[in-house]
Amino acid sequence: MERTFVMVKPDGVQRGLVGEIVARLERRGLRLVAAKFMTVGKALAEEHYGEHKGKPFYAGLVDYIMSGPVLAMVWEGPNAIAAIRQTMGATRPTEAAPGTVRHDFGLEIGRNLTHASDKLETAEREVALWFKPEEQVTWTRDVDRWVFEKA
Ligand code: IDP
Ligand code: MG
Repeated sequence: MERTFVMVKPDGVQRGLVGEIVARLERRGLRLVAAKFMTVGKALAEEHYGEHKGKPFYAGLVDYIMSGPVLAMVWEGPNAIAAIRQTMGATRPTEAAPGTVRHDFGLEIGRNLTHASDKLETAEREVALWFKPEEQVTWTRDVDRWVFEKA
């Protein structure tokens, strides 16, 4: 079972898409582990996007993520990292597949609604950056054996 960090960015919150995005992950069978609705301070924003430091869009990206409240979450499931990246779609909404969040609700790369960890080491780093261990809920669902081959 993989855990991954997911965020509805400020544009997704402002546009009232929190429920839609959470519903798509729930419907897919993924299991919610942690969630908090919060505004992001500069230190956390810069640390989260540290890998992009020095890129031309970095300052705008940090401002974007601090521009309004976000919903920060941890989700889990088999291959959760790849599954959620697929549900969100390609970074550039005009390259995202139809049926993905970024395709269905977005137009611009700098307003692409969501974040999701891109690989295992990123997921581990981001989950730990955003959530304390005691904020992550380990639980089971009655439906798990119908969604997970090995529950
Ligand atoms: P990802 O969110 O799909 O993992 P990354 O390449 O990690 O994409 O970039 C992080 C975020 O930075 C993107 O989601 C997007 O919001 C923003 N971003 C990436 N490239 C550009 C760009 O060229 N212009 C403006 N924003 C960008
Ligand atoms: Mg990324």
